[in-house]
Amino acid sequence: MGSEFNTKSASRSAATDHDVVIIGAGFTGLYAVHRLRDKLNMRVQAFESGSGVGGTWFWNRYPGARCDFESIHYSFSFSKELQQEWKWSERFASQPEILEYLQHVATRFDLERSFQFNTQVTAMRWNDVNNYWTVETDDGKTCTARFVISGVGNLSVPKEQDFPGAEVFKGDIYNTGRWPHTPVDFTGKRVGIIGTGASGIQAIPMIAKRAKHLTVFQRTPNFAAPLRNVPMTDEEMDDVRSRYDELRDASRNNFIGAPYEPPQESAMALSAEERRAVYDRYYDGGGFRMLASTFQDLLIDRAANDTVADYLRERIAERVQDPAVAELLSPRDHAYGTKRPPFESNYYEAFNRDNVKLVDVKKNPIQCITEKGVCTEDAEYEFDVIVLATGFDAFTGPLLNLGIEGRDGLKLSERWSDGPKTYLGLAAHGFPNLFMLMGPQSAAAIYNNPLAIEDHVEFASDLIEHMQKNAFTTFEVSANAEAEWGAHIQEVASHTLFPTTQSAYNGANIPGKPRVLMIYVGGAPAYRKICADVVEANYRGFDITGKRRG
Ligand code: N01
Repeated sequence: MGSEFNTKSASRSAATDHDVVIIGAGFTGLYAVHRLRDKLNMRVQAFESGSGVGGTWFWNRYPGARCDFESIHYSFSFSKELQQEWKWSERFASQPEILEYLQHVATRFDLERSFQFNTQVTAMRWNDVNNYWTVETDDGKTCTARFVISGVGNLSVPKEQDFPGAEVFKGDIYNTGRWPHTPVDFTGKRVGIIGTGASGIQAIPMIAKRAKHLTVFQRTPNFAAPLRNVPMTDEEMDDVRSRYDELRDASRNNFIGAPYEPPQESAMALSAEERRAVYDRYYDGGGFRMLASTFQDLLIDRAANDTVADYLRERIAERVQDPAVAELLSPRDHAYGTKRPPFESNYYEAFNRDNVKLVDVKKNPIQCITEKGVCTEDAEYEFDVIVLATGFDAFTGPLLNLGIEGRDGLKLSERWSDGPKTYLGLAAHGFPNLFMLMGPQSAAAIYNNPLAIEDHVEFASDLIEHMQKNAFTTFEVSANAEAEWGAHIQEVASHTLFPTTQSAYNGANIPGKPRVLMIYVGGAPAYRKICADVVEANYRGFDITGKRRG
């Protein structure tokens, strides 16, 4: 049985192969298939470039990869049965367990049959006459669909290699974002790792344990606080299961989408001792609490931020034996939290090991990769293995990779040549019937992703259902709504310290990328309210047009 968009009449001019094409088999694509196919009864075709489900958790298999929201919160809430039956073995699950969870979700809801795996979408063109998308894939085929839902995520296109010479290197080079499926054995090897973002910070202690020697090339130090991962007991899991509704409600009402204690108003309102007690408590508490439960003004007031930055630098100095190494690991260039904060397990202690060396490549930039290893301005380092933990072409890269052409042949790459333009980070003017879920300018960057994804998938499916019921064919966000949203996200950010930092949030990690803040920093509850108000106001900002013939 098909949906209302299904063409029963041969005379209908806008017949499409599918009602919806969904791109990606991560959290977003999986839930979108379930929602559109099984709840709205639509004809869905999904594509995934990998050979299986998992998205981020399919590709990022590097040692140490694990989530840094507790798994009981970093998981789907849409099915109570799923919540009740799944047991997490650790507080912060590792990549293999999250992948296993997503495979379980796919099997439980019979999602894989809607996916064509090993298939990359290479181009998408909007048909102005008949109001549908033509989608091309790298198997040389094309198909048509009324709607396209992108679930390609923010961090699925690794940053291109900056270093000439990789092809002559005699050893192996691995990128954390495209890790092999067979285990990489570092035992007895000389390893070099480039990058000390969240991925490098997770991988370094794990590689250090195995490698003969590990050289860490650091350009910019990061403020990392402890993750504090521990096993989950059966009693804890039972307790969580009995309170899941309450926990999910609390998550959705929290700034970053997890049920953490709310922060106090100001770091500056307390004495130094009182403040330190708060920092100690949440440093010991683990994960995002260090940012989310301490003080509201950390992301607003530089003086307040300096107090947490000083605290974190002190903790680094306590944990790293060599004061020169500790200083090199201590950030001094940005306010805490204005780059995505990483969380660590024995990261700083790794630098106390005899087999680990830290190299400052801000002072001596990497010049090239050679047959033997890595050349900086003043030395050549010899390796058997090089690990690139150099990050992603974040937010816009995955969407620009799809070769999207909208109304009147408008290329997304041209439209976004000076930065992304969207409405709510969900859709863009000139690109009708295309949902860019978790896209740039949404709250995705600092909102516990599975819940953020549920919000976005439900927004898209509710709008499509509304169109089905009213026999509309086409939605397009208005130019005004898009411009106002762009101005709003910059206005919200202007009251914070985010604009003071160069990072992947504003494209600064990719040479030549436009420097513009690409994230909404107002927090999950504010973002959810804005989206709910848009729906309440009959999808304000969305021009919904066209009556189906049939
Ligand atoms: O990437 P990054 P990532 N020469 O961009 C360095 C998520 N995530 O993969 O800062 C030398 O943060 C670069 O140096 P600099 C999370 O959202 C989540 O680590 O540009 N160095 C930096 O140190 C995160 O934000 C988890 O000076 C070069 C590093 O490479 C996002 O993924 C785990 C260089 C890149 O850091 C990205 O994190 C992992 C060069 N030419 C990731 N180019 C969880 O726990 C780049 N670098 C859920």
